[in-house]
Amino acid sequence: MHILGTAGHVDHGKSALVRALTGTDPDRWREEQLRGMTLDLGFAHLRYDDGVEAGIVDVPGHERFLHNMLAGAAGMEILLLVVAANEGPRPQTHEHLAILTYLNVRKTLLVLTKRDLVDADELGFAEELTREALRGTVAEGAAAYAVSTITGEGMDELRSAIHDALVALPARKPDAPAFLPIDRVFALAGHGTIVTGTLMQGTLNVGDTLRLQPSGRDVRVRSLHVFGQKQQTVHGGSRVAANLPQIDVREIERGEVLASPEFGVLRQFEVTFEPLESAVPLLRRRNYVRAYLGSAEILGTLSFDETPREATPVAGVLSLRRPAATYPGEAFVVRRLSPKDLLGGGTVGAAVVTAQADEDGALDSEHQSVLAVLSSLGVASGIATTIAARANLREERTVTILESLVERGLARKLAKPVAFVENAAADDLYAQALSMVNIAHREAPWKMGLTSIALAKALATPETTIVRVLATYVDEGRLEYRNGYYAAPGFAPELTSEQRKFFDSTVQLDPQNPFFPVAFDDLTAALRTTKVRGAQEAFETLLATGALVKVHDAVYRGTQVADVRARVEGALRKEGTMTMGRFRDLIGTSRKYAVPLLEWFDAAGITIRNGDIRTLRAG
Ligand SMILES: Nc1nc2c(ncn2[C@@H]2O[C@H](COP(=O)(O)OP(=O)(O)OP(=O)(O)O)[C@@H](O)[C@H]2O)c(=O)[nH]1
Ligand SMILES: [Mg+2]
Repeated sequence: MHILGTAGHVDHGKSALVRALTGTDPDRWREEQLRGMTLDLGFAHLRYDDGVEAGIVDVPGHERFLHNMLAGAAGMEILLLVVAANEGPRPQTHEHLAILTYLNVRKTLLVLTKRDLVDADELGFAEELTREALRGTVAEGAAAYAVSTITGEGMDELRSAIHDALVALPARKPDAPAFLPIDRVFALAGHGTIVTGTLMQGTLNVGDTLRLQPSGRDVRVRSLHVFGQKQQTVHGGSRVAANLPQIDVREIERGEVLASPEFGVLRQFEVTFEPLESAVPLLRRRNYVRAYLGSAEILGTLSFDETPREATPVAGVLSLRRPAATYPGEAFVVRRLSPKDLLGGGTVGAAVVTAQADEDGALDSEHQSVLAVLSSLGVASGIATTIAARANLREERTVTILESLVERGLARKLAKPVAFVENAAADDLYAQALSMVNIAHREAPWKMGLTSIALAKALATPETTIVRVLATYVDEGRLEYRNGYYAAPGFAPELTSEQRKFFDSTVQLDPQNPFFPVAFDDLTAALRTTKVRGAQEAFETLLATGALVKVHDAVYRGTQVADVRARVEGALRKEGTMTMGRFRDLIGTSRKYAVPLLEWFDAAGITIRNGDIRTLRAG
């Protein structure tokens, strides 16, 4: 049997097409039916009168559910690339195509849906645009079928083209060891746990003993079903439901693999990686990534000897946070941690065997129990004493283990007071924080970023947790923290031209009195009445960056304050001391402004006050 998969932008008619082909609605969740949108993978069985059959995997088009699309993408051999004729290719058309180019698609049929909504010219135009999008992808030169699931137009031609494509595909390696990435787990009353997935290769028999990976547990297959039909034996390319009664449904999840015992698990392996053209500028020597292998999403790092500069295959090393069942030749895809841009994909090579990898692979039971305690704490860190008590270990030993977990990248050490947090949980928090920060940068580029209070609220996490955990990422240069705002590395706020005009005119310099400020109250009154978008936030940015300086109830430009400071320092160096009277003469300002200004210099650690006399602070 073979697997057909859909791909394409949200709402382009993928699920409607699957329903029209098979009679099965792949949107199996009530929420999906109510929203008219696919959220997770859907499955259907395609049958022809002559016995030819296929499994169909229907994916969600919405970018928010791309991780679900990825969980189903590896199994696809024939791709139905769905493009709505009334819209043409859209962002996820391109993204899905890019992903599938790295995986196992052998043949693509281009399906232009919603034929009933366009005339011949519009159809021709949509096809032309789509052909353009297919260039350089796995789908280049694919035959196109214009269909309507409403009128049925074009469906017979498509159905017969799929038939021919299925017949032409060679069987999947039946003699290879069985490998089934699990994409669904559920309990069936009276039977226990059922796992489903696409059998990527090999053969499964009732009664076989297989291994669940990465957990390493051996399980016996009690029964096998393919689309509701009981089977004794199933071959590669089938959608399989396997009954594993010995395992509790809570012990397995999507991403695990049911495989022959030949397959080991790896945490670090060589890869051949091909960057996506648009991702080349995003790549560094060491990249934090989400790796997609089979139906699993695993965080890790992808490293190269040198930063890749072009979109050609390059050797690299993929190191995963947790072990994965994989084998040389398996295709994978990686996305950036945050934002989750697709970076590229490739194939798995040999395991990297280093002392470190060996150690990582074999955490002893003490390490495992300490890690389990950390993991149970989530993003709330724990101090060594508490962790020791929970892990039932001596504190001294616990500290040693915690330090070694930190060294292996499995835990993070927080400062003041020293505490530990599971790295995976911390990374999740960081990824979420960074993506919120990036959204803020995009939506309001004049803002410095987000405060810890804003992040705490948005992520429903205590502010102290946010501050302590994110501090470690700030130390690593993966996040910036300035004046109370978190920002993406390298981000610099930029005012809109309207905002700049507003501040240029409200904080005006008086050529007669170059050191006079504007009144804070006047400025806030102007801010309250202005229609300039984001003016208040831009004001906060100007204060935070020092472009404007608030001194008591006055506001100066940063350049004014710098000039005053230069004069004060110059005079003090020459004269040694300074009175208030001398200061006023020096900068030609009134007493009203002079007193707070000098006090501000005292507070800023530039001058020292002794009675009515100022001197320069040493150093
Ligand atoms: N007129 C017309 N409407 C169609 C056709 N095919 C699908 N639609 C409509 O387009 C909308 C989206 O269809 P779906 O099949 O849910 O789209 P999808 O690609 O599965 O969407 P996601 O799974 O959320 O990405 C629905 O309202 C369908 O009724 C068609 O051939 N003609
Ligand atoms: Mg759908």
